[in-house]
Amino acid sequence: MKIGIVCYPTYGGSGVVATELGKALARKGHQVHFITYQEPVRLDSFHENIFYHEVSALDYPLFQYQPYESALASKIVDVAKFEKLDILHVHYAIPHASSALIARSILKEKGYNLPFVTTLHGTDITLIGKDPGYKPVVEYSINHSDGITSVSKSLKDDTYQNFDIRREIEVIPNFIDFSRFKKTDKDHFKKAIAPNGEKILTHVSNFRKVKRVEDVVKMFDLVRKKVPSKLFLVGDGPERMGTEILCRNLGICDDVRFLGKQDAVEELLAVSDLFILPSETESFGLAALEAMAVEVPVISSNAGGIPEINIQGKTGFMSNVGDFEDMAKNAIYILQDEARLKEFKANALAHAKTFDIKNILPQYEAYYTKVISQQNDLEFVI
Ligand code: GMT
Repeated sequence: MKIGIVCYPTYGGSGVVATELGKALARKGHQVHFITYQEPVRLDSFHENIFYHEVSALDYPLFQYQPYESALASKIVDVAKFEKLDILHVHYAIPHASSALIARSILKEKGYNLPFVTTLHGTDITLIGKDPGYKPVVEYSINHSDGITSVSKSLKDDTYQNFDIRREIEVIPNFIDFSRFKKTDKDHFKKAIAPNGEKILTHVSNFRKVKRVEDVVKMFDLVRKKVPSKLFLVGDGPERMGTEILCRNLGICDDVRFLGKQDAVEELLAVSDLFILPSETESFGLAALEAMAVEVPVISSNAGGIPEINIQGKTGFMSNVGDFEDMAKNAIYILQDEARLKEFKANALAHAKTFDIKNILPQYEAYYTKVISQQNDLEFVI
């Protein structure tokens, strides 16, 4: 198949999923065309089946905001016609689904059919998408997509709850590439960072408000009083300054490392004992799944789709959003007993294996085939 992929090229989870999916499709022999405003960060090596098309939204003194949605639609039209795409897959509804919709209409007028699949990732539904400033367009463009997928059952339910959706949504979860995310021996690094055998707790995110990074610090402050430990804070974003101030106020800076954005997250996970994800909303929690693949149990909130990956009392524990004291209690319970920690690590890996990309990729391929073959019927409905 010739597949176009539209996504955010930055560090966000939706861009990571889109890029890793594109790379895996290319390895399987499909031709993949990324259409984005910047080379996706995870598109880090050459492959003969991967092509990159840059969207440039022209600036003009009249514009307060560049009309990116129009520039993207125009680029999709151009790439689809020239490269003869069979299908377009857009990740994150805003504004990608509406750009795809305009492009499909333009192409249709020119006698070219381009079905498109919209994958809903999370905040495009639970936060931004349902805001009245975007909702009518998001709802319309989801309803007029040729195929719709969501990354968890919880997100599917949220979509039906928040929008008037008259179409079937297919759940295809996030996945793991085990050739990258696996436990490796980084003992020398662990000894340097935790010379007295301290446990290492890790949080990875974009430090947005929904991630509740301050809860990570508050729970860690309670854990370190019972179990000697260190905290890795990986990533960057708007909440970072406030988090640093909290660490200073608590007097725990010596035990907390702000590591910023890191490409080789798997190496940090390889020395970690627990992964912390106290999010307010989380449609899936790819960062937690990546940790589990590297044998790291998860202490998390029970928001959104997290219960679909973190199994209570097996791969980790979940608490209500904001209950950092319960999260600390659960972390101490796991960390204080070596045999128990080992068991949780094994369980985390075993459950992560069910999300192996080898199991998930065929689901996307089958879905594309179904959408392409149903295209004529759907056009009739629309
Ligand atoms: O919140 C992020 O980390 C970024 C966000 C995105 O859309 O870029 O991630 C969402 O998509 C990921 C991949 O499908 C999911 O694993 C995350 O749970 C989801 N984030 C939220 O729902 C807050």
